[in-house]
Amino acid sequence: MHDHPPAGHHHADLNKKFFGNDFHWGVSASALQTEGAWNEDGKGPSNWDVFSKRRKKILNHHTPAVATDFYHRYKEDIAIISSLNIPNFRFSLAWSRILPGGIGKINPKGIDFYNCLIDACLEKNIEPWITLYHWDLPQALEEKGGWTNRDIIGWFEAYTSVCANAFGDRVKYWMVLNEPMVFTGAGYHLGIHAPGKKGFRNFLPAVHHAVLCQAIGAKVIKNECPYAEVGTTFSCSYITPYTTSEKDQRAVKRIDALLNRLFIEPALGLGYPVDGLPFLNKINKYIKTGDDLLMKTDFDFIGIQNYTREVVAHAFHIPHLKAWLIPADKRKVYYTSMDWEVYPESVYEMIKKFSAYDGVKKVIVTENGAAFPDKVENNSSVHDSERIHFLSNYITQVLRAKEQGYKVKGYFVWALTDNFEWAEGYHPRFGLIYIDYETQRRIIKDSGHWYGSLVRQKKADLRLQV
Ligand code: IFM
Repeated sequence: MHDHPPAGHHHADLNKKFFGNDFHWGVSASALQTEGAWNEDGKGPSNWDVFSKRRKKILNHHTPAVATDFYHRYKEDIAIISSLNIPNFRFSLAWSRILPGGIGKINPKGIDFYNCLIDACLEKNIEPWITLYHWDLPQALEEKGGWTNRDIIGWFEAYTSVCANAFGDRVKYWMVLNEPMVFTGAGYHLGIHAPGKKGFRNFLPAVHHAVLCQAIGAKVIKNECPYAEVGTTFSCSYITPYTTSEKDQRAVKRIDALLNRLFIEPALGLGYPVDGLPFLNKINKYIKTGDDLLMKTDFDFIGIQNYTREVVAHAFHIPHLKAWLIPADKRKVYYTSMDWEVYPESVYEMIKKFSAYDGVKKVIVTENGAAFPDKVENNSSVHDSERIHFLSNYITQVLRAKEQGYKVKGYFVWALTDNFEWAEGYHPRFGLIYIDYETQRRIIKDSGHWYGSLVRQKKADLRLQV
């Protein structure tokens, strides 16, 4: 399935002190991938609860119904984060736990759950970083068209306001959307994620409405929590041409516009990257007068989430894009259980690219990590040296960017625990902590111990971060 690390990839001699005391070290997770308790305590169904029950949508018919049972076991997981001395924890809120129907009536037990979770973090000196939307839309809203319906701007504004009021007194760091390119692209264009819709007539309105929501979400948090730092997160990949031909290089520009530029540029007031991908002009159909101002917002930070690079070739038969992303297994490179090439320089290139925009104040790597086929040994340990290699090589590239003066201010590993990896079910394991799904037992992998020792902070350092 994958090869061994190529020679030349060594454990880097990393030390957190090279990054400075204001650097945010953390771990990431999301609600749908971990919480389970999909219909407990008044929670409404999400689009993923429904989508995962459809035939052949999720590998091995897995569903997120139980996941890592984080809803009941969050205290245990917070205790592990604390034992590893990881100072920041990023997680998302399940919209339909807070507002079961997406709009209207608030579920007090949903608010209670997140209050307890936030308080449990704070009690252990762990800073909570909240993502408002990590792909689980209330099914009631999906039935009204979900992201294709322009009304989502009002729904999202109201939801954000409920969250800001409930949690804004204790939560300083907020991210509005998680990887809008992925939930619009995979969910509303390719149909491989919830809600399983396809085609540009779904994708383009979903993109435009997500752009408007990322801006309005940030404005609501800023208004209601003046001391908050607000960002949003973008998936991104370093994109290189398959050959040096003109055609392949032009294909790179188109894919770059789609995968890397589509959501950040309108937020910065630059509009959609039609120069890179002329086909995007078709989005004009969904744009109303005045939207250019509404698309723009002032983020305190930008979260970038990078795992790999893409190698792109011209492909005349692919409509509009005319480009093909050549899978890693066809290129004879070292890759992970996701079939993603291990290419540490990618994160350096992305920090450089996103820092270069005027208006980006700072960049935080809000996700990075790898899935490998972990094995439990002696019923007690997971010797995941491949993951340690991966993380140390990527973090070394983050340091390289930092030392060159780029504005990178944090790094979060994806993920805290193994979890529900969307259409791939529970097969890819991304965690620093292994989950035995039969018993829900947690085992800290070697990579968890390694990361803990990298980021271990003295109390005095922690205080400087807050
Ligand atoms: O698991 C996902 C996460 O939800 C979003 N970013 C990428 C991760 C790995 O695929």
